[in-house]
Amino acid sequence: MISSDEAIRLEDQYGAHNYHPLPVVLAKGKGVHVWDPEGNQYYDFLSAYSAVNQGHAHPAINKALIEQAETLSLTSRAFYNNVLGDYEKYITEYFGFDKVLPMNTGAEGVETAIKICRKWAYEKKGIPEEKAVILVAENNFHGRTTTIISFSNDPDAKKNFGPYTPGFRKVRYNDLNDLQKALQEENVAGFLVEPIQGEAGVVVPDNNYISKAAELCREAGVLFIADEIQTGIGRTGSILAVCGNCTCEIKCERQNTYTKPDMLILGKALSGGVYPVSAVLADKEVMDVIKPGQHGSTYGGNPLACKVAMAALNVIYDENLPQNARKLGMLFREEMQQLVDSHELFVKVRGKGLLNAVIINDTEDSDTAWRFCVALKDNGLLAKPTHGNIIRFAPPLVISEEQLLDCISIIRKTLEEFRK
Ligand code: IF1
Repeated sequence: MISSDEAIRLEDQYGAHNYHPLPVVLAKGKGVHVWDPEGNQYYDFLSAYSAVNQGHAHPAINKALIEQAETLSLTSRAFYNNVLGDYEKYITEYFGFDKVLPMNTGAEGVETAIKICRKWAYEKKGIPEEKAVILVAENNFHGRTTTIISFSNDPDAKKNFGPYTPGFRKVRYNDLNDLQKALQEENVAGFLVEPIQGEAGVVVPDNNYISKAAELCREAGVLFIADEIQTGIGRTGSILAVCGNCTCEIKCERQNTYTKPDMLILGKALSGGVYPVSAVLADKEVMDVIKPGQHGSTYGGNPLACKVAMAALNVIYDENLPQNARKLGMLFREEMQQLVDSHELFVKVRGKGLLNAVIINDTEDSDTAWRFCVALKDNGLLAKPTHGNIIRFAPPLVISEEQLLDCISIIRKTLEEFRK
């Protein structure tokens, strides 16, 4: 096995420099732990940006992967296969929609939802062709394709990738008046929004924002599109962040705090970090605008992805992971609040379930959060800043209370040792 130094040298020499990773090399993962080539163990507090909710190397997911890989991995959609229909039934019943369009990456899921929204606008709502407008939130993050970065306001994600795709309009996040005003404009087809803004720094909106936003969209005949690629699959303490504060029974009859989106976009933990799987779910009157030959993907809906996704969703249900995320998320925020109260370096903690962030007492362009994450790494915990002064803490949802308390003591110890 190559050493950490060798791995870093190789990536630096032969790889595009499209990331600036924390100086740690991962060689093995199991549950909430990862190890570097030298055998040092770390707690993973990023979970591959919430793709590994079920923990690294989950036996049930790997079993599904290996068995299907030895049977039939890819057929393309030129032919039927004996797994896709079973998966489509499973996932649509799991989340309560009529239909699913299977894709691979999160960005592909978002692009698919944008295409369906526009087609629905022209063919069902009667908006003049090429005139559809989709509302998006300021400081959104929905992926890295050219259309998606066209409506980003992050200069790093956007600059010098033009010309940009038209047909998008920003509204202030968590501002119902701003949304209401925009909904009165002409040709509005949809509102694409993260129920909690991840990359923006785990920005949790007011309790009623999502439900009221969906209501305003319904009144205006505009599709409400929830991007739950990062917040979904148990991460925020219920199976979906749009479930609000309902006590999660997952395949429930959707209690009164649930806001059903017109389109739900899933990715990341849909496959437990084992294989790229994304999905767009909608009811018939929306999904049926897509006719044969109008959208597709070589790998979308392949048998391997379907088996992995069913196993990954089973684990969320069988191991009560949303409930664990809710319980341990509250414990984490309480403990972090004590550190906020006692150390000037920690300004604020915010989040929901096990999607949390701590605001560091320095400017956005400072390297303090980065240096704190390097110090955490030296103490055995891996986390990474989102924007300059915000550290995201998102362990796998399988973490135990004992492990969480151990991580909290690592954060406390690092804080006590840290010199700004
Ligand atoms: C990176 C973070 C960023 C997402 C939401 C769609 C996608 C993502 C809400 C696209 C992806 C990843 C991408 C990765 C870092 C990470 C991320 F917020 F999760 F931390 F960038 F903002 N919608 N998020 O969060 O899904 O195509 O990546 O499968 O690009 O650096 P994808």
